[in-house]
Amino acid sequence: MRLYHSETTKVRRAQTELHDGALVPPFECPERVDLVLAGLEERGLGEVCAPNEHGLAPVLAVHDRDYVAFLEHCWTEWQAAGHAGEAIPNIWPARTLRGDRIPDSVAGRLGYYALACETSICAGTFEAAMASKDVAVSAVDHVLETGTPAFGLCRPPGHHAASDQFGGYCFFNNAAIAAQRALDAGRRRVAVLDVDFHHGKGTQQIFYARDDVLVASIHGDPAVTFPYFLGYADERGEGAGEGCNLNLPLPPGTSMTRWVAALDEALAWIREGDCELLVVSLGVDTFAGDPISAFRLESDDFLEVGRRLAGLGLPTVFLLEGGYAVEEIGVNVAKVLSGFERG
Ligand code: SP5
Ligand code: ZN
Repeated sequence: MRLYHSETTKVRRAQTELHDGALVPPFECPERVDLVLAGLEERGLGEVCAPNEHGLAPVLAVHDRDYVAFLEHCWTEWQAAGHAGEAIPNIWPARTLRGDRIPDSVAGRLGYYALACETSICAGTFEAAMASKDVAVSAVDHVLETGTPAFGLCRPPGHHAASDQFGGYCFFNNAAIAAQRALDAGRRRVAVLDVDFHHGKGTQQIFYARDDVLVASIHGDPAVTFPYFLGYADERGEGAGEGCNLNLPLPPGTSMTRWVAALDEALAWIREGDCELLVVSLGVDTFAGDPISAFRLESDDFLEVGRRLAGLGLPTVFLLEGGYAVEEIGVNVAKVLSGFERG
């Protein structure tokens, strides 16, 4: 399988994440990239290629222009305003406040464009997000050109990023960018299947009113799990997108037997949808040892995940989402990909 990776994805090295009431070193750290590379190498999964540079056009195909400009300049503006630490929002246009005013000061805009506050902005954030997007675009381009599968080692991840919001460790929605890229290359309909532990809220929002991208997500029940405010089973799409969104929330503690039944349901639903490409938002934070998640998949279960995905028979691009702080992240990603290759 063709693999894409860029060293530039590691230039974001945030120091702080608000977690359990304390500022801790972020779970979404650059070391994840090396762990995944090691896992891929160990299994001899294929050639690792550097991505091409694709500029801002694929980002602007799914994200708001002012949001992108905000991300580009936030860190410089934050420092110029005299703030000492990393850029972390502390107020949002929440219910009872106005959502139609974009403040002038960077602290206000930070709140306007944030959906959560665990994700600080620091030096290198924009550059890493750009590199992550280049990895995703190069991977999907490979699949579009050859019909053979590819994996993009995207970091930072993307699936929480909405058209104009960052958070949940995500800035640009790599999966949405890849799906849109396929449509722009002439594909009629594309499926995004999100198997990260967390609901792919940004991907859902971006395509919610459209029927050219089907979005399915299997995730921790938002009633008790981040992101809490989206990802419920009754969200089925709206307008032209009615029926084009599928959420399969599962309780904390879910292990493979129940999880894979949800996977089969999602795959059957995608099969009905007559799609020409599959984008897999590949989070491996469903692993029992993940430090911030609550499902109980074991390492060998990831082989079976790959096999079942292969059963769809679609040209497929895998893009990395979550999976944290444990060495198994590399092994688990590699197992999904080798399970897929063996079919
Ligand atoms: C891409 C991705 O996986 N993003 C995840 C973002 C999660 N952000 C906040 C998680 C809060 C977790 N709190 C769990 C406490 C467990 N002791
Ligand atoms: Zn996740």
